[in-house]
Amino acid sequence: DLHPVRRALLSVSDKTGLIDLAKALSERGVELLSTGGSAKTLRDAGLTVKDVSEVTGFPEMMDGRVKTLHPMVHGGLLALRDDEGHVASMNEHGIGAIDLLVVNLYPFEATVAKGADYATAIENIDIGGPAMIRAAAKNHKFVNVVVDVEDYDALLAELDANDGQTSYEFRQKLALTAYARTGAYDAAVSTWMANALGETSPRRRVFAGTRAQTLRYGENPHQSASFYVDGSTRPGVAHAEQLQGKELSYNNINDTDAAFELVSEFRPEDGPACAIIKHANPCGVARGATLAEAYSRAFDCDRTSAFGGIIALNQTLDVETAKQITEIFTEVVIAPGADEAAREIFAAKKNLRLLLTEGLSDPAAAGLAIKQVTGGYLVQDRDNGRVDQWELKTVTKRQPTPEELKDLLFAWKVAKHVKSNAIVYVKDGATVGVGAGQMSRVDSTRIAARKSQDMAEVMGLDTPLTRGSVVASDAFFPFPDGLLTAAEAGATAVIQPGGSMRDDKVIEAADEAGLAMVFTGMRHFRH
Ligand code: 93A
Repeated sequence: DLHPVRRALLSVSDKTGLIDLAKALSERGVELLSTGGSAKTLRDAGLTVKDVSEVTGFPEMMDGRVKTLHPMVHGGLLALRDDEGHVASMNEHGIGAIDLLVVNLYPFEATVAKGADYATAIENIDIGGPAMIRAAAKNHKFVNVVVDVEDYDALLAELDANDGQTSYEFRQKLALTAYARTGAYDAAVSTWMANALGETSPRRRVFAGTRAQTLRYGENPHQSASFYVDGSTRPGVAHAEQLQGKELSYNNINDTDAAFELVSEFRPEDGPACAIIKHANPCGVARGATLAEAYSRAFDCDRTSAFGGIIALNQTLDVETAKQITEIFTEVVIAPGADEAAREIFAAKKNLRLLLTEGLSDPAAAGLAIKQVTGGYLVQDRDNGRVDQWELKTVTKRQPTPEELKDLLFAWKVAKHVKSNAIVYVKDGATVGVGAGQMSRVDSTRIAARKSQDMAEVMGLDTPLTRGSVVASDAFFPFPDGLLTAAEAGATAVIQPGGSMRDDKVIEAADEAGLAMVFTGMRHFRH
């Protein structure tokens, strides 16, 4: 199954290593064909190449849109060398076999990543390149296809090891690489277009991204990992500029995303807000009169967990906040921007990563959320649901006071970002207890209250901050017990979706405890 390489077509956008490869091929007696820019590069380097236009008998035309789309090229790539009929066709039409195709495509992904306009993106969709790659890969029984500069050396090594020939296994591997490339390329085009048109239906979306980064490891050191970007331009961890600190880890990226998505619930014009995340759950979220105050109030929710956490801010990082943040160890800070003086304070902390996003994520934006299960993917709309004050339904005798109402809405926004079962106690625009990821709702309610008691001890307070707080539950209370636990901890008002079979019992318990309770009619599970 060894097959010689006598004739090669080189057509590359990225000219890296092209001259060396062409020289090496030419020294091994391989005839070179090439397209416009690639041919010029090779000629300038003193190599002999034949223009594809000479082979096709057509000039490259329509701004290069049509250069290699021709039977003289595709026949040369697709013909089965051991099929009499195919060989007869080649002879009849004077088609020469092409044994090696070297193509790298128009840089579509890089072009759209730079924020190119629609027309520029369209012009960067390579048509002839993928057509040739797919043809050559299909005919890997005879043809070699190289789509990556990284594989040039391996090709030459293979030729040298086999006296100018390549093995079937080698060509198979090249073909596989080639189809991975064209698949990813078309996925990038499709994703870009879906984003450009605001399309979210899974029917018109492919679940693929472009590998942006090889990560040191995954969730654990024995897992390898990569970061793929999906072409969305929404501000966030994928597009943030990192000013300092080590490369982000897999867990950092996950947590930074959680932190930034949460803080983005709070518009800058409504005042400063801060979210601190540990293991993808918030351990403190707060508003403040200043950003520094928002940070310190978020920190006070759970000072223990905040150590080594990830901090997201909804406004430009200022000096005061920077000073406070650097008092303890923090992994990552993500913010829309940072003052010059704040940057200087951070610069002294070499390990602290600072990411700037130039804006906030839009919580109402449509999008897809994808989760893997064994054997498939679960695909759903991003949870962009929101509940406005006028949509709340008071179900208890007592109406929430205006202060309670404000805190209820704050708690509800936070609860959306807490793993279920989520319970969030809030007082004066700051979380004072978060219960996350428990299998029973009553446990989440207890844990959050317990943590608040612990914090009261740490801070030397007489009563835990849950006294006089409000509480949010991401899904309905199936029984009164969770609600009663919250009331015992000192909550005075409750926000929850409602909709349990036993809502009447839960409402009755709330009335007896003197609580005000509102139903949202919307659930925010997060797993
Ligand atoms: O515009 S195209 O889709 N039309 C073609 O027929 C065609 N053939 C090759 N682009 C085409 N190519 C691409 O041109 C290759 O994939 C490669 O990226 C680029 C090389 O052009 P040049 O050699 O002129 O720099």
